[in-house]
Amino acid sequence: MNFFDELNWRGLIKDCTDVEGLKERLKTPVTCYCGIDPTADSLHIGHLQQVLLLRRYQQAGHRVIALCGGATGMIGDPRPTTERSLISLEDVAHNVECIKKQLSSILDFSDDKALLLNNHDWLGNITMLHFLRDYGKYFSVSYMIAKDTIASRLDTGISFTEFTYTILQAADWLHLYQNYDCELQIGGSDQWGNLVSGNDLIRKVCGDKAKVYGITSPLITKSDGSKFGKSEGENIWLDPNKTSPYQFYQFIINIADEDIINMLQKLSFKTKEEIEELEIEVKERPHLRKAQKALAEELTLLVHGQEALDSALKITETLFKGNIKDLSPKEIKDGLKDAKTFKVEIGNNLVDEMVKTKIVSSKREARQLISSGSISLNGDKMMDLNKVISIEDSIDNEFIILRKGKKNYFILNLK
Ligand code: 485
Repeated sequence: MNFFDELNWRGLIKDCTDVEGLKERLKTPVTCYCGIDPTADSLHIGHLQQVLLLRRYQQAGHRVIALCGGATGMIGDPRPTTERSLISLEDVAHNVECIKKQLSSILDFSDDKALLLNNHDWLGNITMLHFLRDYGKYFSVSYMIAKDTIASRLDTGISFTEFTYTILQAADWLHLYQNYDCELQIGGSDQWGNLVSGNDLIRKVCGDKAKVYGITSPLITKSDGSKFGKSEGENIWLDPNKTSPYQFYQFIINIADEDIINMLQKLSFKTKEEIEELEIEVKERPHLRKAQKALAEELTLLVHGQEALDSALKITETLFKGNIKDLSPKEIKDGLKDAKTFKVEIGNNLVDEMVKTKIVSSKREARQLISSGSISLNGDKMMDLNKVISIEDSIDNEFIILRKGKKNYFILNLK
């Protein structure tokens, strides 16, 4: 299977400016770029598909450019619905640095196999008059308002600022084409209009002989139609301080059976054969979650490294078995981030506190659970019906982990 066919099999191709031409062009090394705007101080899992796609190009022998939009991030790519708020210049600069760091750990920058560029380095120097003369002149207003992203905003409103965005992205590609021989731009399907703008600008400025290719991939969606990449409304970030490696791992482990093969095709570097084997596993032994585990391990390792993966695996297994004593206080907090947390008083009776916090519905239930050994504190079975909460029960003088049954964890805060 050649590289293009592999991308197709993986479901990574949506639209392309010239399918046959690109298939041919990919037979020899090409320079390919993808841009990301620094709208936050971290990439999220939605960006990962394109960054991994750059990695695929790289592994297939092509040179890749990861572009950080230090300039375009000051303007904002129009969203289909509403105008964006401007980000302060300090935040843009800070976000660029954070994103650059993340990119440099996912792509291989040795021997110039990848370049990391910031479009502020060239767009930042263009004066307004030159912008209007050198770029604006190539874009007719009717051409621009026919673009999906702009058309969808004509009724609700779009500022001149966001209206010009597509010209900036086109100017980027022209710059990269002229200075880095960059013939290919990739992006998610929402980038199609911008890719076409660049393709058209390069043709107009450099003549019909200039040949570049734009290709988009479908945004990942779940089989139930909901957005992929969010957990309870929260983004899944690549920054371990925003989404811990354990949460990242859990997010992938919890992908539904209906979705996991599609995700493996798009996000994993496993071969077609390996993925097909996992597909059989999902069909025949879904309870083992082999496919989910395979993707969770691969991506956690790639994004967070071996140590973080080990810790995520350890937390997962330990919470499953219930030996929370084997975890550090940090790992416990991390693993139980979503557990219900209550404040309890030292000196109070545990049964009373369990009723008050609604961990159980009655004193009778609490006593029954305790007598049958179904309650544990910090991993130790607790069978004292008259247990009084004391500071000695706590971890770090801060909290007690109460487990009810096999899987229900609660955090009892003493402070
Ligand atoms: O020259 C360029 C300058 C900026 C950009 C691209 C080329 C960024 C682009 N306009 C954009 O907004 N990208 C999104 C972002 O930065 O968050 C997302 C896309 C998504 C995928 C991802 O970036 O919405 O489809 O391309 C990498």
